[in-house]
Amino acid sequence: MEKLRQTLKVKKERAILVAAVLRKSAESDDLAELTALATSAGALVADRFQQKIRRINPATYLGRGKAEELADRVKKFNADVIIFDNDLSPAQIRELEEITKTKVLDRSELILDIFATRAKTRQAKLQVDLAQLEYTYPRLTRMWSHLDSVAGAGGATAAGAVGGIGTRGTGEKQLEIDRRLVGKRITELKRELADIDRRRVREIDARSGIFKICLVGYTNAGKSTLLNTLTDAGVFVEDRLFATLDTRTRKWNPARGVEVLLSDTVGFVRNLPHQLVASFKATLEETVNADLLIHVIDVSNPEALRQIDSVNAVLAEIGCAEKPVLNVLNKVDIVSKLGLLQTLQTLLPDAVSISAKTALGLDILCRKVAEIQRGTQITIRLKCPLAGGKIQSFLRTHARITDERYSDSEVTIEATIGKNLLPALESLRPQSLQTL
Ligand SMILES: Nc1nc2c(ncn2[C@@H]2O[C@H](COP(=O)(O)OP(=O)(O)OP(=O)(O)O)[C@@H](O)[C@H]2O)c(=O)[nH]1
Ligand SMILES: [Mg+2]
Repeated sequence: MEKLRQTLKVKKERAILVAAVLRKSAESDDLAELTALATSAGALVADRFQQKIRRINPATYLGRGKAEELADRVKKFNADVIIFDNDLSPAQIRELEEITKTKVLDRSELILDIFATRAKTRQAKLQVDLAQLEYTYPRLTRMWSHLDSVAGAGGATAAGAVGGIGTRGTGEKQLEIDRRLVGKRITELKRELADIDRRRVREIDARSGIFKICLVGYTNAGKSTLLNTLTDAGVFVEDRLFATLDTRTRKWNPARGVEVLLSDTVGFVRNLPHQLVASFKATLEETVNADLLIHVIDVSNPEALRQIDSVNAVLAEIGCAEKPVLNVLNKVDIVSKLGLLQTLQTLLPDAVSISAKTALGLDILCRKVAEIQRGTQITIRLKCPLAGGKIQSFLRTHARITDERYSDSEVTIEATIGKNLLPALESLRPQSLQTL
């Protein structure tokens, strides 16, 4: 039986999608999103199986009768894999595989599979490795033999090799699990990620003066496209889920004299696996540190309303529920249901309607962002000694100087500056500092 789960890749595999929803729950049981996820991972959807259930069967999630019905469908559709929209316990997976004689994946494993394929930078790869180890580990047996050689090599090439856990190249040997080895690898990964984290914190500190904006939104909403259109950043754009797995940050001038940093993020998704949220903390750090979030909403997607809720749920989870948000209704060029666009415009009256692709509405977006950024600006007057080079260079970098007067011993400067920069300015100890 263990052989079934030698690889959790679903690329080119024929999949049966299953959604089991409690009869009482408000959650919809439609399989649109799971279909998108499965297709994104490269699976071919052979059949869909939706079930309202009265209660979760602890052994098989679905009732046993339904599980047996699934076994029949596997034969009928010649399926290689069954993918559940639900998260299953290791025991449920084992039991379902026993009944259906087919590999069973749950929703989190599917998402992890997509993330593993998409991760580009070392940080993203390490994050996915860690999430996979932590999530998949209890769900797998006898798949860890190849970690031997990785650990033996000091873990130097681990990112690539361990990216294969549950995904690639595991068929060759079947040795007993070495729990200590996996535990050790998890510790190594965490240490390495912590190092990267520390470096990033330094980078972020260095940019503390500048107004920071983070693009957030459901996967495929058009965040990377918007970043590209606004800044010519050349960020990877693809009509797939989770195209972006690394944060990208670019300078952007939404208006003359206004400079901000604009960051792209990984797409959000309903019920993002908990392990992924935890290990992607560093990537989402950009979001946590932002002064403003731009929430990109795909209005051409009939699921837009639900996607907004999902994004808000993730934002709350990472502690960003209170951040200022500018909502952006994207893809207005291909809206199929005008009703949905109108509903969203009514629900979010401050939202800007745009097309990141055709640049429609971007001028209004620029103006709004500049207004918001200026709104957090204050005007100050300060005095410093003529030799106060540090203060002056700080102001030249981070403020807009509107007046500068020199006397024999000191200089008086008036400038507009971000409110959040005042403490940094004060720490440079000007002779006097007042807000106007
Ligand atoms: N028609 C149209 N298509 C758009 C628009 N904006 C983005 N797209 C398309 O939508 C798809 C997804 O765009 P991305 O920019 O990769 O989306 P994303 O939000 O960065 O996605 P993830 O990185 O997966 O989270 C691409 O095929 C884009 O070309 C738009 O305004 N109009
Ligand atoms: Mg993207």
